[in-house]
Order: sequence, then structure tokens, then C-alpha cells
Amino acid sequence: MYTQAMDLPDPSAKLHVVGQPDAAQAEFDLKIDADRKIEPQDWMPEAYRKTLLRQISQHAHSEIVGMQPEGNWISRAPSLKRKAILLAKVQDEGGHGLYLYSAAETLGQSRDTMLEALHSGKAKYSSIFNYPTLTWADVGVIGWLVDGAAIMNQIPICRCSYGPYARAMIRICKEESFHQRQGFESLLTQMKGTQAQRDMVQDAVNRWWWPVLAMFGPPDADSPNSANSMRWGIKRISNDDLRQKFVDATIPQAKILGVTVPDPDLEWNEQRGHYDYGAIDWDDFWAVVNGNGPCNKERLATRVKAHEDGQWVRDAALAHARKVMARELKEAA
Ligand code: BYC
Repeated sequence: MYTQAMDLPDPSAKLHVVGQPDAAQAEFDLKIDADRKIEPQDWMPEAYRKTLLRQISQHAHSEIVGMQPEGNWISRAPSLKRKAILLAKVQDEGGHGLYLYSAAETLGQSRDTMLEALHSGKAKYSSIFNYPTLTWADVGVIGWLVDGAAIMNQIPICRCSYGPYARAMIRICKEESFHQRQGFESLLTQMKGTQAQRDMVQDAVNRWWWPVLAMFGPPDADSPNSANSMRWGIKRISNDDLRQKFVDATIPQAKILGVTVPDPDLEWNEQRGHYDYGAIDWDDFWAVVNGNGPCNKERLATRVKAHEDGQWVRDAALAHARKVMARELKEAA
């Protein structure tokens, strides 16, 4: 899928001078205007490449760190069926991270460099994974709300102008759709159980609702990257519009489940044809993004330890690959 990364860039790209219209820039603009894909071997403006690299690597980190809150519950899942589903889901998230690191590598940055940025705390990952999973209901709520928000945000990325990112997102979205449904089904089962189970689900919804709404990113007016990303077809729908679509799609589902969301200002607005919702605590969001959420330190420490503990696997895989290559060279000689 990503063999394009092996292609050499067009040497004429070096002739491009930022800010001066030239043939490469004109061709790029033409492709963007015609909604055609930009591929790794194509010339692209440096700012486009940087924006993609930033978003795709952050997205990859989110998938990998996102394995932790639910991974915590694999050994405590209440039945074999739930354990098998959760194992598959967490494994899927790991796979998403790998497709996305591969897509980011086509932009000329090594995976080691990206991982170093994550492990040193320099790179961002989604705010949502810095909250704790206190009960089994949290696992269902992550599937229903977090993966639900992820699908809403990621379906438009299937049409992103950068080919490798758009293609990776198609498979990711199919899997996210299963994740969302399994979360909803798990919660539906719990809501048909005892009063204690229903209370546990409601408590989890109360804790996750606002962080999930914030997950779509700052309001459009405070989103510095949106203008370029929209112009370049990286983002297709704005942060606020996606958030609104998510609220509108989710409230009817909450009614089916029999839960409420912790927002006294939530109200259907007949005139707008949308739900109005209350103010998001952006100070809390930025505190979490800047490393001061409830679990930031724990998540990063766990990730770094997993990477270090896995060094022997990477060493063994490399040693094996070297042996295979040496054998093939010997046979070919
Ligand atoms: N958390 O200008 P803006 C999953 C940052 S994985 C942290 O609007 P942009 C799953 C933003 O990076 C879900 N930081 O930015 C996995 C920027 O800072 P920098 C992850 C955030 O990029 C396992 C600054 O705020 N999804 O679904 O235009 C289990 C200003 O924002 C957040 C993706 O990564 C945040 N929530 O828009 C279950 C999707 N929001 O970089 C589920 C791909 C904003 O300038 N990413 N920031 O220093 C995107 O669609 C966009 O990057 C965003 C932000 C909508 C997130």
C-alpha cells in the first residue's frame, strides 16, 4: 500500500521557492482544486507536508496510547465473549497506529523520530486518552462515545487530499464502526441488568461526555490549523460542525439506551434543526493537552516502558531479517 514511499521525489521540486508561483506550485493547486489526490512522489508545499506529518503522527500516537485505557480491562472483562471482543478491539487500535505511522513515513520522517517525539512528551496525542477507566461501563462508553466521535471525525478524512492518509482511513473507519457498535451493545446489555449496573453506566457517561465533546478540538475561531487544512482538503468539516453532528447523532442513541448526558443546557432547537448544548470547559481541555490531565504521566510512562520492554522483539526481528537476507544473497551468488 505504501510502496510509493520508495519513489524518489521529482528533482525539479528543489527549484521551488516559497511564496513564488511556479509550475510545481501551480500543478499542486490544480490538483487540490480538482479534488485529486496528492501522492508521496508529487511535489508539495513544505507547509502542506508539515501539517500532514503533524496530524498523521498525532493520530498514530493517539491510536497507540489509546490502547491503554481499555487494555487495562482485558484481564477483568466479565465474560470470555467480552474479553475476546475487547482483545480484538485493542489489537485493531494497534493496527491503526501502524497504518498511520506508515502513512506518515511517506512524508519523509522515520518512525523512530516520531516515537522519540512521543516518548519525550514533545508530540501531542488525543486529550481523551488521559482520563481513567474506573469501571467496566467505561469500556462500553469508550466504544460508544469515543469511537463514535472518532468515526464522525475520521469519515471525512477518507476523502483527505493526501492519498496514503485517505486510503489508510478507509479501513480504519470500517473497524471503528465495529468498535462503536460493540460499545453500544455492551452498554445496552448493562442497561437491561440491575439498578447498580444502570447507575454505573450513567456515571461513566457523566464522566466521559464533556471530554468527548472537547476531543473534536478547539472552537473554529480558536483553531489555528483549520484554515490551511480546509483549503488543502486535509480537513473537510470544521471542528465545531463535526461536534454538532456528533451531538445530533448521539442524543437519540442516549434515549434508546436510557441514559442522560450531564448538560442542563441541552435542548433541541427547532429553528436550527440541531441540538443546542452547553459551554465546554476549554481550560480543562488545554490543561489536559498540555500534560496536566488525570492520567498524562501514567500513559506516557506506560508507553515508554512498553517500548523499552519490546526492544528484544525488534532486535530479534532485525537479526532474523539479516539472516534471511544473507541466506538469499548466498543462494543468489
Ligand atoms: N487532543 O488547530 P486545531 C481514536 C491540538 S484516536 C490533543 O483545531 P487541527 C481511538 C492540535 O493538535 C483519535 N490535542 O488542530 C483510538 C493543535 O495543536 P498543534 C485521534 C488537540 O489539527 C483508540 C491545537 O490543538 N483522532 O479514535 O486542525 C481507542 C489546535 O487545534 C486536540 C485524530 O487524531 C485533542 N483532542 O485539528 C478508541 C484524528 N484537538 O498540533 C479511539 C485526526 C486539537 O498545532 N486529527 N488539538 O500543536 C484531526 O482530525 C485534527 O488533528 C483535530 C485537530 C480535529 C484533532
